[in-house]
Amino acid sequence: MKDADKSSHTTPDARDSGISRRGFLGGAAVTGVSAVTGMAAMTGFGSSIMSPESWAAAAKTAHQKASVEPGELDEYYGFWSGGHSGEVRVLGVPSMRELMRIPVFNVDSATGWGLTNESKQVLGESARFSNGDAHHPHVSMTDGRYDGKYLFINDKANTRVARIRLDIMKCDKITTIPNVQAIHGLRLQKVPRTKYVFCNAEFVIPQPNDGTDMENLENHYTMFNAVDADTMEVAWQVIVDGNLDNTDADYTGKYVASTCYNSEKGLLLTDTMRNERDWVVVFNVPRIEAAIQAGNFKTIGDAKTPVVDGRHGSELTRYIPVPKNPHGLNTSPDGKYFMANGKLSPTVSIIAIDKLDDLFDGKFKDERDVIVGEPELGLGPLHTTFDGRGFAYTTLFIDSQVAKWNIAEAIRAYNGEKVNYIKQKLDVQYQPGHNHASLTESRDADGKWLVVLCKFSKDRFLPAGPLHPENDQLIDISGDEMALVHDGPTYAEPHDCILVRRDQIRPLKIWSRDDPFFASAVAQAKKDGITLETDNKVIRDGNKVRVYMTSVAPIYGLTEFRVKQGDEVTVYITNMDMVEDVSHGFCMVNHGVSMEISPQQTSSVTFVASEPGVHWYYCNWFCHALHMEMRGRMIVEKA
Ligand code: K7E
Ligand code: CUA
Ligand code: CA
Repeated sequence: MKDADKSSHTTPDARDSGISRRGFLGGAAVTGVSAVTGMAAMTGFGSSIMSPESWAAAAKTAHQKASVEPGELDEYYGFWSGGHSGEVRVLGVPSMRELMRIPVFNVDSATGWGLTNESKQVLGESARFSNGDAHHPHVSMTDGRYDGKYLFINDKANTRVARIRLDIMKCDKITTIPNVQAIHGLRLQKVPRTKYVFCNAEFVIPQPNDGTDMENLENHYTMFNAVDADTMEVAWQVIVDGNLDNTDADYTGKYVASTCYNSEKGLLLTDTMRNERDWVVVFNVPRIEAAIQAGNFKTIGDAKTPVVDGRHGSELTRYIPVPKNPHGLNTSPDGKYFMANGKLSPTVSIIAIDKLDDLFDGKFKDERDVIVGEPELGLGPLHTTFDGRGFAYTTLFIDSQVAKWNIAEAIRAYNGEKVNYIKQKLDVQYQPGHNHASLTESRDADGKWLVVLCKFSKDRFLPAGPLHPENDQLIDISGDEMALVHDGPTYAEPHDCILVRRDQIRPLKIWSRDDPFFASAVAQAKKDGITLETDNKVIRDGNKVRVYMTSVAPIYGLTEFRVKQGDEVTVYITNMDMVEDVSHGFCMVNHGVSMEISPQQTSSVTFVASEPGVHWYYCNWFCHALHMEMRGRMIVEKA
């Protein structure tokens, strides 16, 4: 897959120069050489329409705009999915500086995520998993604008959805979606507010999946899911034909659309490419709610979630045929269109949302009558983002480019007018998946910055072994021409990100003592007659020992405590420092125990004191000149 980047330069009219010549990617081309190696043979057009001189000039001014001097603050928060690292990362944009990591579906030694009782409580029964695969981070909305309250993210690996509180930047709820496998696409209801988290289960499985019937494909299906954003309980599930990939919601609160690449319900790769067309399935949220209200649902197995049938013929859904194996689904910020990205077709299908009422009322003969444009953009369109000025930006995976195009002109071209809707193609390095413009998923899309998440970095950075980082590129889209300003290596694997104005996020600087995050510890202390803020005490309860201590830099409230071999020990630490940024840690040597305790926070961790002897514990977050001296001893008496 080398040389994919060496696409030739300037073509004055991208439409004449090759897209139609190459047309659809045949199934054989993709399976035979793989989408990645295939692209090497398929370069030969593209690149920017700009002259090299104007490109260089644009890049220079863009660079100045992107520069954030030491001590200066960024204009945007960016939330990045950490892919199969399972975490979420917080970046400042445009500096692309990493500000924080939020462990979610992984185990994190620095904060103790997956180790502390507080995090295990959030992880629930899925705490037994220490892996995850996060793709789609999305910030909660009120009236189509980011409200900065929560961020939601999927876990494809273990079929979960997580919620992160953006005031403390910690995950506070994780829900496993029942009856399905592999949550992939995830978007939020935008209007009137984020009441639902919509998410797609990608893989088709037998129903019920209990081993009774694993051969009869008739009984295999997957479901579209709505999670209640307030309670994080699954509100309802909709059975669909085919499978489900990506999804997005509209600006009326009524419709949600998802792409399906496997209308064939194929088990093998070649099967999934048999049909010339797959589809976009549109869900009618009020009709689904009404069906459930009327009791027209079933439940599956032990799960109490209401399940409705949205397969062909249902009044709850409509299936709109689009070219084969579509991928990304994006709503334009003016609320007018759903866009389905072609992947194996060089097109993006533009669906008019204001035609969907008529579609559901049976007023069209052909479901494709709601498609008002289908521009040809290049090879491998995966995701589209918007600048709020009428332009769309589509990643072309195989061409290694971003195509900037005019939506209104693409619609006119579909109606037969001769108009060149493609404005620019910019080479990116290399093979982009998602791209995301600032505030693009809200009414406030401001068309300033575009982040392109490239799957391959190849030669862009110092080599660091066979495993390469990805490359997240920052592009200035505020002018007429896109200009690349920054390469950012990232670790596995930010599929997607979201850019939010900094005033839309309001993080706390120190914890509030009544934060629900550690309410269980507070409740346990109360039962034990302990005042967490002042008491340093050991409570024995059979072979369970609860050790309560405070921490104030640079000392723990207890520099020694005594237990018996075999005791189950829970250490509760309350950080009484009031000073911003003075976090303490607690690490019990040789016990696999470590955690963060930030100012005014209480954290707890449970372990078994299995080895008699003296065991040192120490503070592992640098807090004071005498941080090394912040330590103590657990004395374990022989049983
Ligand atoms: Cu295209 Cu999981 Cu959003 Cu990756 S998905 S690219
Ligand atoms: Cu307390 Cu380091
Ligand atoms: Ca297909």
